[in-house]
Amino acid sequence: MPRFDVLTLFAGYFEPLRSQGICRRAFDSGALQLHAWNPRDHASGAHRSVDDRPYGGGPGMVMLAEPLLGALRAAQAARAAAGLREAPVLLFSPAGRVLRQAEVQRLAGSEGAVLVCGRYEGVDQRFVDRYVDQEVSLGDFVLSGGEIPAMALLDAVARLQPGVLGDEQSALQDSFSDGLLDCPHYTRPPVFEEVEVPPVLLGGDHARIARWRRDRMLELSWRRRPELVLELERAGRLDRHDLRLLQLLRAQDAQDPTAGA
Ligand code: 9WO
Repeated sequence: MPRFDVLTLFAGYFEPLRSQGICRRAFDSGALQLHAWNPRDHASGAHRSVDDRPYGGGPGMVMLAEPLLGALRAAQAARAAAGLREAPVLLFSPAGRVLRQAEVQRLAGSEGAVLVCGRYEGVDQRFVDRYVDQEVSLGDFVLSGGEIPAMALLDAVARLQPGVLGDEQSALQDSFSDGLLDCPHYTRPPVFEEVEVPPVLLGGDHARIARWRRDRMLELSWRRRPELVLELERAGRLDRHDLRLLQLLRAQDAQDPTAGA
């Protein structure tokens, strides 16, 4: 259902997404649509420039607002012609809010978005101020362009489309679908370099296995990303059993603050 329109100087980046793996399945089935728009096709002048030197001086080049706006208008017009409402415009930048699974889930169930992929030193701020609804970051690092973050977002949305993962449960069971880090996974052999698989997983008691997995998710999240656990606790999304384990983990921390971390 979602349709994404990508504004990019490098549409070729997105071809592997169409031709391989889970994303390919989403595109082939029509669960996801992707259209690329090149600002160069909306550039004026003999040279069809899409960038220019920064006012005030300094290194590198800045993406021109006008070709981006041309591409954006073309994308929104094509979406309107397809019967879609005006889409939110996202720009990938380390200055944005870090993308979270809840936002991915929202996008997966939406009509999609326009994804702006910046290049060079950045995008003319007037385009950002006027036309970008949300800046999205994948973390505190710098890339050469927004294409790879856009691909990451598309992958995250693709795997949530119904029928795409094959096993409908996987998307529901994975890390973050319930706001926690994932539990550890094991497969054959039962002993690897003298290390055994946790016996509970070989016992066949599915209720006990589910509880063990939930406990490990909570424990790992508490050690590595306590803010995730606190968020669930505040939202009242921890059950009685969760809260009892959390109490235990806090008591452990009080005894030995370095334990487990
Ligand atoms: C780069 C940047 C650095 C610090 C503060 C704000 C910033 N904005 C941008 C920006 O818009 N950069 C454009 C996209 C042009 C240069 C390459 N771009 C980019 C995006 N580099 N790194 C990202 C990115 C996006 C999402 N998550 C991590 C990095």
